[in-house]
Amino acid sequence: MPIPIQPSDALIAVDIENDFLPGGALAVAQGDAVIEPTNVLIERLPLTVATRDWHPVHHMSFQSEGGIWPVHCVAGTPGAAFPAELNVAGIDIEIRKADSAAQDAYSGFDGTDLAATLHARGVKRVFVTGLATDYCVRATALDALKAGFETVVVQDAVRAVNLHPNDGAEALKELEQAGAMLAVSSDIVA
Ligand code: VGL
Ligand code: ZN
Repeated sequence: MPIPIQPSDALIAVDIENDFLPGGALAVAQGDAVIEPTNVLIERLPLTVATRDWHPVHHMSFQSEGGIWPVHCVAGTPGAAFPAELNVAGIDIEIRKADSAAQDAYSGFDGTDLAATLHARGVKRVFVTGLATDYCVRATALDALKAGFETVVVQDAVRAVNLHPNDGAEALKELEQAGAMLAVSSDIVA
């Protein structure tokens, strides 16, 4: 079913950073597969937000600090950079999150001004792509719904960590139950 793009639409590209791609510190299987459909949507949609995990060196989520993740997306390092293949020139707003040592933030709305920024620009509906389905995509899409945005998760433009094999699929199910719509990028058209 085609989804006609509206002027009040925005794309939220979640955490497409080198450390979440194959070869990165917290590599997501096929994480690089989200780049092409995200680039397509950057071109089609009137506004693009890109979030970045942007951790200090001693972030509490790191195993060295008692957390569950390897060191990843340290602010200012190549691992926290956008991949060269991403259409960075098409990003209108960049949101850096989880940038204080004592707190994690999976959602792009957590501790940022993203909700106010989108409301101020008249955004009504957000399309969510990026990494990872079961963590930051999930949390960002749930918060988008809570902030009052119609929320569409672009299934071919997300990939999961899958610490447990079904985490990605469960997250999509949960998002749908919470009121999000699931779509594929080819359905999102002018
Ligand atoms: C993420 C694990 C740790 C994500 C961020 O972007 O999904 N996952 N930090
Ligand atoms: Zn992180």
